[in-house]
Amino acid sequence: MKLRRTLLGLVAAAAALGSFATAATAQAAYKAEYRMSLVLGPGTPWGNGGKIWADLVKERTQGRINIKLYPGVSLIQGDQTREFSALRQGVIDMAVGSTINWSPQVKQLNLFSLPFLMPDYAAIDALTQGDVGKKIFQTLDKSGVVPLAWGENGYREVTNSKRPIKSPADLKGMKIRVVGSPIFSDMFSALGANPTQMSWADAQPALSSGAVDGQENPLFLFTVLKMHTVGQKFVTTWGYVADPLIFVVNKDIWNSWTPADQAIVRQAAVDAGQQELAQARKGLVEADKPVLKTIADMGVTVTSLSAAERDAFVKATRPVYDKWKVTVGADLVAAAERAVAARKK
Ligand code: X2X
Repeated sequence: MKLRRTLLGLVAAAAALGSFATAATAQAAYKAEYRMSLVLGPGTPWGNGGKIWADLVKERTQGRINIKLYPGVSLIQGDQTREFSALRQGVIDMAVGSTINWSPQVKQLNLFSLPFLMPDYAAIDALTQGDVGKKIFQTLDKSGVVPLAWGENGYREVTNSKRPIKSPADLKGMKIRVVGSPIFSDMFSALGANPTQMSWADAQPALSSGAVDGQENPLFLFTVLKMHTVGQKFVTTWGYVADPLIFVVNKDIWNSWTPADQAIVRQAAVDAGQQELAQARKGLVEADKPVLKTIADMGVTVTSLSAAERDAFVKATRPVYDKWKVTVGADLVAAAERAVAARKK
């Protein structure tokens, strides 16, 4: 009898513990703070976009969802090509990330890095806002994150400390910092340069010390960081690649939110993405491209290519395009080429 009573007591205690645990989980379902990863922080369109997203979510959820920004991919010690894995594993709760940094894990994202696929902003929009964008979102969803909205880092223009770049021959032997995504090494090798893969965290001291001659990034970064002060005296606007940004949330975090809060976070991402994109294009979409004048006023030689000059770069990188088309998926690339050809200019 005594044993039976003890057993019953244990069962009751376990049941009580169980319901306590359930209540605790329900309460703990929302974290006090969510961690948003970014490479570039506020002060750049990318970082501002993350802040706008976080602020809108806080306001619209009356503080139920609080987001802290971690620029410089600091949750993963600056190692930006590990960001996607960290998101999937829950080391990062949410992110505004570049397609380039996630492409080592999601090979379809290399689409946007195919050289000269997107000749203008209308071409980028035709991809991100059309069926190709939907397919990419489906792929991301299957890869374990919830994609919500598009933004933009921007057209990546090449800068250096040596000479104006007008033809692939001008790049010969030049030491260029490239992101840690292999297609970039392939492109710069095809152009005769000497590419060195490094994270953005390592790129800045490498530029300052002259360990590398040049780099490629959107032009707002040139002005924000005053790259002319670290010897970057030559800029060529070749528009070879542009990297979109994608606003995403880790799946478990997403599933822990009520449908109403999910809708708020999604809409806030769309709104923030639109504002971010406008910031990223500001000064570059106007006919006189004021950003170029700002950079020239810094004492920098800005080289714009004629159609024929640009074509030499297209030709030199074509084997890389063809090689990577297979990795991205021939069907996806064909769909993208059709969307670009059919775009409204
Ligand atoms: O590392 C870069 O060049 C940057 C900041 O543009 C990206 O994160 C892709």
